[in-house]
Amino acid sequence: MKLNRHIANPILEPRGDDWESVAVFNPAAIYKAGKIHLFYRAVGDYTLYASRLGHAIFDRDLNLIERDSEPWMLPDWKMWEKSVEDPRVTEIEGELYLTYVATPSPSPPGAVRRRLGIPRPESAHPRTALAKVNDLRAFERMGIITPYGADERDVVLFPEKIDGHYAVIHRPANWVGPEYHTSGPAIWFAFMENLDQKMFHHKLVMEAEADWEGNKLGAGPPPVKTENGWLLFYHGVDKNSVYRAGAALLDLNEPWKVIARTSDPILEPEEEFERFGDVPNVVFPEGVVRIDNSLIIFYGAADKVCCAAFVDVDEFTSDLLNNGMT
Ligand code: BMA
Repeated sequence: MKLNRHIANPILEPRGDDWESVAVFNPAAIYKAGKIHLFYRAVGDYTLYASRLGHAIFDRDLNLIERDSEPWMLPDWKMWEKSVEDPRVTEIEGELYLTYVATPSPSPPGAVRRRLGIPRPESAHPRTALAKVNDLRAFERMGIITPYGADERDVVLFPEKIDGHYAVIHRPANWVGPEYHTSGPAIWFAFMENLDQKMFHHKLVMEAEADWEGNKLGAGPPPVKTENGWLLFYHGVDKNSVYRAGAALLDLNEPWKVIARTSDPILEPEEEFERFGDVPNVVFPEGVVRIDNSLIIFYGAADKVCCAAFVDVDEFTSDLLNNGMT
């Protein structure tokens, strides 16, 4: 049970000498009117290491058709967003919503700091915010949706309401300890009454089990509805900070219940562009589109470039049911 890499990888690389000259990675993806839109994290310098979001359009065979010359989203300093990172896009009732990490204190990743001798900065924890996307060209900010005090990246919305409520998967990295019933950062489920409000009724979904996800794990792209359950691709990090991808099937009506999950990674850093970059040994899935029976999964590699991989959805979910762990 592995993802198949696209032959054109990497499908997007840094360019120019400005806002996207250092790295372009971790893309959200949506398929609309025969075209795939990617919204990706773009970095233009190692001094601030503040990300903007860029926008590129591909055809269904992953040929690049268009790439915006200006950033699609800039951080809003007035709102304590110094960097906007790791977007994920979900369509709910015909509208597009994008979650993104709003980082109050961006800094180059540890690997870059060690390489360039940059000291560790003071840091405030990241939160995750939501924006409504209008006609793929513009967006409206809806505010922070993660609980106050929670260290939150890896937040994805379900494309449908569950039990009459909006629903979300999140990963509060500091909700650890006996009071949270988890000994490490875990994947949680929560409801939302309205999309511009905070989450409620948090339920623990998945803790790390295997060594390859032993340090932490977090959702990848928004869950994909299949006959057999919600298919959730996720990343796992081991004690050496290697990022790999796994997948889980969650119950359709009670998505906090795991039906099956992969025991082994379905994608791991092997190619040169996955092993070497600003952060070595990272594959980080964040986008997925379904075209006919195929799922195309978009991932960032080594915090440097964007890549794609694919699977047949029926084969993959039945393999997961038959060979995965529960
Ligand atoms: C996470 C995020 C991602 C990044 C990953 C690997 O914490 O910062 O954007 O791809 O680490 O460095």
